[in-house]
Amino acid sequence: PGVTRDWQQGLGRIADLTFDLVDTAGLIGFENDQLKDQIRDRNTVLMQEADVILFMVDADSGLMGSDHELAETLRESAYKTIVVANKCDRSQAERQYMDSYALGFEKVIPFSAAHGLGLGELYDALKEMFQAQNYDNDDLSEDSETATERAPEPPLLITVVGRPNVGKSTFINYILGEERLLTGDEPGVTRDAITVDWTFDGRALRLVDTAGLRRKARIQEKLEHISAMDTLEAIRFAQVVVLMIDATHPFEKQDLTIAQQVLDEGRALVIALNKSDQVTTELIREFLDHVDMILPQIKGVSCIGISAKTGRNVKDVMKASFKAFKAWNLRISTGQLNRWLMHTLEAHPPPLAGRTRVRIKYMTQIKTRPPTFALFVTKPVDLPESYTRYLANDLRQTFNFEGSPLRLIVRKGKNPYVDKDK
Ligand SMILES: Nc1nc2c(ncn2[C@@H]2O[C@H](COP(=O)(O)OP(=O)(O)OP(=O)(O)O)[C@@H](O)[C@H]2O)c(=O)[nH]1
Ligand SMILES: [Mg+2]
Repeated sequence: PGVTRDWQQGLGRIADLTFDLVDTAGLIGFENDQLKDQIRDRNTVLMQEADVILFMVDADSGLMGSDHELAETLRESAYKTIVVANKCDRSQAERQYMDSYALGFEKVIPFSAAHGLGLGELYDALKEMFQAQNYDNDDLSEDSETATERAPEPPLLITVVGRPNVGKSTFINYILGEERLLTGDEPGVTRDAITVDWTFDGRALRLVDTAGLRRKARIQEKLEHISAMDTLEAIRFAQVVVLMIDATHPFEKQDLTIAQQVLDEGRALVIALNKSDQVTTELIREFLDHVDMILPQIKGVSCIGISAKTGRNVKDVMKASFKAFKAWNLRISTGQLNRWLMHTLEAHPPPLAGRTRVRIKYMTQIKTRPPTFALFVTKPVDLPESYTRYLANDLRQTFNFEGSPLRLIVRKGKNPYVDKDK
């Protein structure tokens, strides 16, 4: 028990019924009162706001004290509660599900989530309740039509990552202005990547909170491994990643590993140095001055000292995210690029390879997200990484690509239109 912690919302559908479906945390299995209180408060609000409550019990193991407690708190919401007696695929459960009537609710449905049994009955029960509450699914589809007419711009996907306990969830809660996500003193509070839609400065956002990433060697439990994979998936899905670092323990090896993962996935990056209320401003300034040295792969990335708790500079992180997103999407014309290339090569020619010098003839941007460039060279010799990094950094500064990784692909061939190697 106790796997789900933060509540999660998704779109539910059974046949022609569509509805918003919310998964909540059960109230047992928490060693920690701070978390338990947050979950209980949140669940109370969610149950009040719901049109229908699906009260799931385990028919296989039978009713427990906590089921009776919850039934008591749901007494006033009985008119909108359906008891779902789960695990009825087990023979024991089939006999026992009738016991669930003891909770005192009118509607009890034998169910098996694993085998999809009972969906038909659930459908009937939901339909009846929706009708009783005057919900007409046709109305809903009309709404969505007007929504598509307006064709809103797709939301900007921002994923917040970092080591456990650095303040990721607190940061998102501050932006939302409510305690949407669970936070806590001990590491490992967030378990699943949680997505929240929001607008900031008139812009649609999709913010993703993630489970803190620990060093691989220290990840022992299966649950923790699943959480880590979920976080990596969220990085892949992101457009901009906010890497949160704890200013009281800044730039640990794991912070750099995560930054590298973000860049390897080609996502735009913003660094937030959190808990700055706990250290001196001198210390913060010193870290900000050194960030280019610590992360030479991506010179010029925004690094902002913030406090998720007090809200200090939180807005600046959002602004930097918009800027990084712009850089990530930026396209430079081939003419401009090659003028820049000639200058840059003159100022600092490529190194010798054996007796000859590699000559870079031409370059062009082949894609965005992240910006990717093809460099055409005469000799089939690889350019040293230090040199491509020099080019990338100059390119980044000149054309405002700050905050985005850049990819340079070296291709052999005199003329891009006659690529002999292919
Ligand atoms: N002083 C101070 N404390 C903070 C700040 N931001 C977060 N905290 C505290 O740090 C602790 C961890 O915050 P969370 O937001 O739960 O951290 P998290 O990164 O989501 O942690 P996991 O979900 O475990 O990965 C909580 O006790 C917060 O109150 C801050 O700016 N200043
Ligand atoms: Mg968290």
